[in-house]
Amino acid sequence: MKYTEKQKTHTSKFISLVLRHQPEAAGIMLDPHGWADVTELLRGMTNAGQPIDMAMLEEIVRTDAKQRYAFNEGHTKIRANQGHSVAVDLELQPVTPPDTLWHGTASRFLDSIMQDGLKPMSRQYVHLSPDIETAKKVGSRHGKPVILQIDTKQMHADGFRFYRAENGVWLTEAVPTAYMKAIKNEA
Ligand code: HQG
Repeated sequence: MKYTEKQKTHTSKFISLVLRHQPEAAGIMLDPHGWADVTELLRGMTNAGQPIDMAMLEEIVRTDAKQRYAFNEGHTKIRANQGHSVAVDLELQPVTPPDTLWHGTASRFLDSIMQDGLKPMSRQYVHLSPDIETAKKVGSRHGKPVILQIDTKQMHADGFRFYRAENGVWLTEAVPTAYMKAIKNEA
């Protein structure tokens, strides 16, 4: 099966939709840990008008810039590394975060965030980035980017839990306003 880059991106977005938000879009179910059966996924996507074979799935997983997906050892199962809105238990262990992490958002959300803190919104966790560059990219997806600097050292000292997804994205349940400050966007 030969894909153009555009078709690959389109297919990858559908895989994200299925593995993070709507497994029913491919007529499949995820297990409690977020795993989908690979054979079912390939068949389900093809039936849903998104034809894909194993070689293409392997290629998409291998070349994904954000390493969004992971296979189990035998490549019989696949799941998204993070970003879920459906309730799944990724069995992540709490770990000590770096002293500072970053969150990229859009300027129009800032008032609300400064009032309520960062909330997971439609996802399971608030996503934090290890560096400003990455945070800026994440924020740009929503509009004019604003970067928040998060005092994760203090949060951790105060008992907040942090998890590191397989692909390096940091996850936490919420960030109260006391631990964040907006930094000047020099871009
Ligand atoms: C904002 C991408 C108002 C929050 C990226 C964000 C990431 C609030 C938006 C991953 C708020 C949610 C996740 C509050 C938070 N009031 N707005 N109190 N609290 N928000 O897409 O972090 O390409 O669910 O700032 O790389 O942008 O999809 O989260 O702007 O890792 O694989 O609500 O998605 O990866 O937006 O992005 P999202 P996110 P993928």
